[in-house]
Formats: sequence, C-alpha cells, structure tokens
Amino acid sequence: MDARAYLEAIMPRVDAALEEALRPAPGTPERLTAAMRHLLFPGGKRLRPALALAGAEAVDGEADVAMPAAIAVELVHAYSLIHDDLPCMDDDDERRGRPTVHVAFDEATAVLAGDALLTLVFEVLARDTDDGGAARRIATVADLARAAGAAGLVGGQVDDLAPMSPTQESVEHVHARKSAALLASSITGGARLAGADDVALARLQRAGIAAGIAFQITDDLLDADEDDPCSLLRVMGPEKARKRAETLLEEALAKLDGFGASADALRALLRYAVERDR
Ligand code: GRG
Repeated sequence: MDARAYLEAIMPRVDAALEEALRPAPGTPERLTAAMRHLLFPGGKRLRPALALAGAEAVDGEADVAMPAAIAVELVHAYSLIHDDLPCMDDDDERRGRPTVHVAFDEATAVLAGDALLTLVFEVLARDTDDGGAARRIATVADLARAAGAAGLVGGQVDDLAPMSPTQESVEHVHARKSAALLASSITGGARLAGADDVALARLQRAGIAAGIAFQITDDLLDADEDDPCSLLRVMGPEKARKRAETLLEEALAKLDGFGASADALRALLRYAVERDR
C-alpha cells in the first residue's frame, strides 16, 4: 500500500466534503468566508482526513461513513494553524508558501476565521445523523473535544509557548498533546463512526499517540530549528531524535498487530507520517 497514492486518491472526496461544509449559511460575511477558505483551499497533505478514512477501513468499515470525522479533524487542524501563525503566537507571515490568514486579511479576521472553523466542527459532526449513528457521532464529538481542548491541543500549545528546560519527557508530553492527540483522534473518530468496539478504539488510540509523537519529531527534523526549546533535536541531537521516531513508529505499528490487511492503508499512512520528506 502506497501512502502517497492513498492521499492522492482520497483528496478529491475530502475536498468536495470540505467545500460542502464551507458553503456559507445565509448571513455569513463574505470576507469571513474568504478568510475561512484561505488556508483550506489549497490545503496541505490532508493527512488527518486520510487517517480518519483509513481508521474506518481498519475496522472493516466503509471509508465514506467516516467522512464527517475526516472533515472535522481537518477543520480543527486549519483553525489551529491560523491561530498558531498569529503575531501573539508564532508570528508567521507565510504558510505553505502563501501569506498567512492574518497577513492576507487582518488579525481580527484571522482570529474570527479560526473561531468559525472550530465552531463549524460541531455542525459537521452533529448534522445528518439519520443513518442511525447518532450515538457514535456524540462519542466522536466528545473524543475530538478532549483531543482539541485544554488537556490536548490547546494545553500542549500553552506549554509549548511557556519557557522550559527541555527533557525528553517534557518535550514528548507537549508533542503528545499538541500534535499526537489530534492525529490519534482522527483515526479513532473514523473508526468509531464505522462501528469500532472499545478494544479496537483503545489500540488505535495508542497507535495514534505513539505515531503522532514520532510525526512531530519528523516535523522538527524537517524544520531543523535547533533553537526551538521544545524539540527533541535540542535534547538529544538529530541522530538520536531520528532513532526515537523510528522506535515510536515501530511501537505504533505493533499496536496494530491484531488488525488484518484492512489496516494496511493505516499502517502505510503512519509510516509515511514519520518517514515523509515534507
Ligand atoms: C493555536 C490551539 C493552537 C494550537 C496550535 C498547530 C499548532 C498548535 C502549532 C503549529 C506548529 C506545529 C509544529 C504543530 C504541530 C502539528 C503539525 C506538525 C502541524 C503540521 O501538520 P501537517 O504536516 O501540515 O499535516 P499540512 O500543511 O500538510 O496540513
């Protein structure tokens, strides 16, 4: 299974579902819609939606039943990037080779576009539940809220912004919340909507966290910012950091041992997330 081919194959379906989700409700200011779309189209790798769809396949479900989870995690990802780029956080002018949202629009609009994307997640997950999957959708909302909230993405970002004397443990604790929680919740969200049981969900969650920390190490290696205090590069240097990422990837793949060939796309995506070059 080739992860790049999988990402390419799902992209048109994911983009169409995102387009549908972003269709402005009456009363939405045009400028806000434009700012919400700015980072989403064209998007990035769409790794999180792919993980959601592959999570559904891993438990022998139809990938498309996982589409609300796939869209929801990409919306959370987009909001977090918009806010992370703001002058009060990382103060970045460019992302994916284009001006960041506060540069292309203005700071207030960027904050509000992020807010609106995050709020859209409630709607995307809660609507069209006449397929009988309402209970699964509610559980998915709860899981995603936990992953994105104060003990997850937001908490990880808070600790990342605070001054720290980094140790392997403290850095990985930040990575587990800032990056890995959303990746894990992408997989479990897709699997849950496809009917996964609690045992499968627990294994997928553990695989997602281990691979997610490794994904962040790879991100730091690609970024090669040795001054970033919250990076394993700073703590152990690039060679050992790369080895740590490989170990975590093997741990993640081992958690998937109980799954059959239906989890091959998920295995390939986790490997790609850690071994990618962009
Ligand atoms: C503002 C609450 C809040 C959180 C911000 C997103 C974030 C947390 C920080 C941005 C920088 C960073 C290193 C985030 C970790 C996650 C990560 C590596 C994001 C990039 O994900 P990719 O590679 O991006 O999937 P694309 O562009 O492909 O979508």
